Formats: sequence, C-alpha cells, structure tokens
Amino acid sequence: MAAIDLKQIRLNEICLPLKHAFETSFGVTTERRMIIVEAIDASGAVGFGECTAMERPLYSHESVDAAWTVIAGTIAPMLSAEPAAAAEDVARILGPIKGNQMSNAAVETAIWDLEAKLLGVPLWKHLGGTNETINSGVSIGLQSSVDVLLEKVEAELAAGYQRIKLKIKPGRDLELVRAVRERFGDILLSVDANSAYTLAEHAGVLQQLDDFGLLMIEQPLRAGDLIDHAKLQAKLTTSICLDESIASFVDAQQAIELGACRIINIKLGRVGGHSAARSIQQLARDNDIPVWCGGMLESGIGRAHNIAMSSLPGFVLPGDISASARYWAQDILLDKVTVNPNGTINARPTPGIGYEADTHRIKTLTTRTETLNVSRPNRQAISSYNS
Ligand code: OSB
Ligand code: MG
Repeated sequence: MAAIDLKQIRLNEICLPLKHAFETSFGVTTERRMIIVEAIDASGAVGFGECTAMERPLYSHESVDAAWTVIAGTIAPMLSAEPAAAAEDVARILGPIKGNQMSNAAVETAIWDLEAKLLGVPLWKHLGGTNETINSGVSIGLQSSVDVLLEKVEAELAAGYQRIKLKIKPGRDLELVRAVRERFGDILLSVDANSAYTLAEHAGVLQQLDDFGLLMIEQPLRAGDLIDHAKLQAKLTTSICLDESIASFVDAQQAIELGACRIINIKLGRVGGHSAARSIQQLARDNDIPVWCGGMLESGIGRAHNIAMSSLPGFVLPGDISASARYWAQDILLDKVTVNPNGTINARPTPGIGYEADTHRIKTLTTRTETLNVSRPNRQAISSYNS
C-alpha cells in the first residue's frame, strides 16, 4: 500500500458566531471558537480536520487552548518520531496519550481526509461506509419559554428532520416533553441531559419520562457513572443512550457489559477519531446496540467528517448532523452542508470529506496560526501515493 508523506500540521484558530445561542444543562454557547487542522503532504495535498473541544472544559475535560497545546507539544512530535504510513496507523501512534481525544481526533481525521484525497476516493467509502444517505435529526437547546420551543420544533419538522432531541436539565424536563408530545403527537423524540442528573436525587423524575415513549434518554448521569447508569437503565423502559460516558472502545465494552445503555452516540472528537469510531460502531453492531452520530456545533468541516462516519453500517438511528445553515450565516466550506426535504443528507462521490474548504475565508477568520513540521530533517522521502 502506498504511504502518506506527511510534512506539516497547521493549526488555525477561528471563531464563528452562532445564529442563535445554544443552551444546554452545562451552559450557553453564543459563538464557536475552534481549531481547524490542515494535514499537509509532501505533494502539497491538504486534509482538513476540526477540533470539537469547546472553549471551556464544561462538556468534557478538553478545551480549545488545551487542545492547541497538546497538538503542538505532544501530537506533532509523536508523529515526527514515528511517521504514520497510513491514516489507520495514527490512532496507534497516538495511543500512549491519555485522554485528549478531541485533540487526537482533530489531527487523525485530517490525515484520513488527506489519505482519501491522495487515493482519489470519498472518505466515506475509504472508511468502509455503505449508507449513501444519512438520516438526520436535530438537537434543540433550552429555550426562553415552552412556546418558543414549540415554534422551533415545528420549524424543524417542517424542514424534514426525522428526529427531534430536546435538551433538558433538572426542573426543565417533564414540562417540555409533555408540551411537545401534546402538540406534535407521535414524532421520534428524545431528550439529552448532558449529565445533569444524579441517581440519588432524580431517579423519580427520570422514571416519569417513561410515560412519554421517548426514543432515548441521552446521558442523564455523570460521565464516570456507568454503574449508576446500569442501575437506572434497569428501572426504565426507555433506552438510555450514552454520550459523555463513552470516550473509548473499552468504555463502550464496559457500558454494554454492565447494561448501562441500550444505544450509543458516537462523536469523532469524544472517542479520538475515525479508527476509534469505526471500532466502537463494529462492537455495537456485534452486540445489537444501535448507534448514531452526535454533534458538537461543528463547522462544515466537522459536519463533513460526521457524514462520512455515519455511512458506516452500525449507524442506524438519525444523527445530530443538520444543515450548515441551522448554525452558521456563512460556513467555511465553498459548498455548504444541506439536508434533503425528507431529512436525509447525501454522502458525496467527491474525494476526501466531499466538500471543499473555503481556504480564503478560513484565512480571513484566522486569529492564531501555527505550522508544525512533522517530518524528521534527515528522513528519506517515502514512496509516493500513486506508485
Ligand atoms: O450533548 O450532544 C450533545 C452540542 C454541544 C455539546 C454537546 C452536545 C451538543 C448538541 C448539539 O446536542 C448537536 C449539534 O451539533 O447539532
Ligand atoms: Mg449529548
């Protein structure tokens, strides 16, 4: 197999204002500071990745500034010391790094895009994807009132989205779900608590959610609490879906073995990239656990990677991958992500992530940049891609 000759990793910090504030149990996001990663080959080909860390460590331990430090100080040097001949090798090379999956994923996914571009194949096919259309749902943040929430749900259903997910937190849960069920009836509906409840305090209200026929309750309890999730799942008829709790393949194995969930949300950043996502998806398939693709308010670059990942056969439930226009007045792709009227997104035949990055716009938006040399000075050029 031909080899990648990775020369540089370039980090670009940009900030995109969200069209509407996004409120979850952990806080309000009004703009998205993010790192766009370019993986640059000796041939000049460029792969793009996005670091999905939030500005502050409120969703997980990672943050934008910490990710920058880890990529520049640890990931780039490790890829210099042991060059990756293929995208598939990157996760193993970075394996000794504890945590920091979003930092790893930002670079790993960029290298997957680079490799697919060098091979001239769409990334989704290169990963082994089989779903040519991706089923899409939306995540709706906490709103200022129930009426505003109902208006939002109505608009998203009218746009064709196949599943509505409501953000909840203690004190703002049953009322929201009841209002949406009363107004919209038997739609595919789920809730996401972003770990805001505890088994000791909230088992009662979480059990009351069983009355509403939800598709799932996503991450009700803290990320470390697999045992409490297992206890809670045993009390519920509704499936628990884990998001924050699943940071690795081993986490997924343990969650499944403990019965801590019946559904898994896979996010590329949270699990460390495409290789990890693919193996968790396979594990879930082997155990009859449906998976779906979560979102982190990504720019089009992260969205495009999510689409590629969602083409894998284990992704059987609608994901949180919506149109660029739901979040951004202007995305950083030349051709933004759009959703068909039936709530599907097409996996494209174009090489790599399938969308061209708007490099001019990225440059204009960039407030900080750093180019990391990842080739050892005396390293011999390795075989070129087409040979
Ligand atoms: O828990 O799924 C989550 C956004 C930021 C952090 C965590 C989550 C979310 C979302 C938004 O729900 C999903 C999206 O990108 O549309
Ligand atoms: Mg979630």
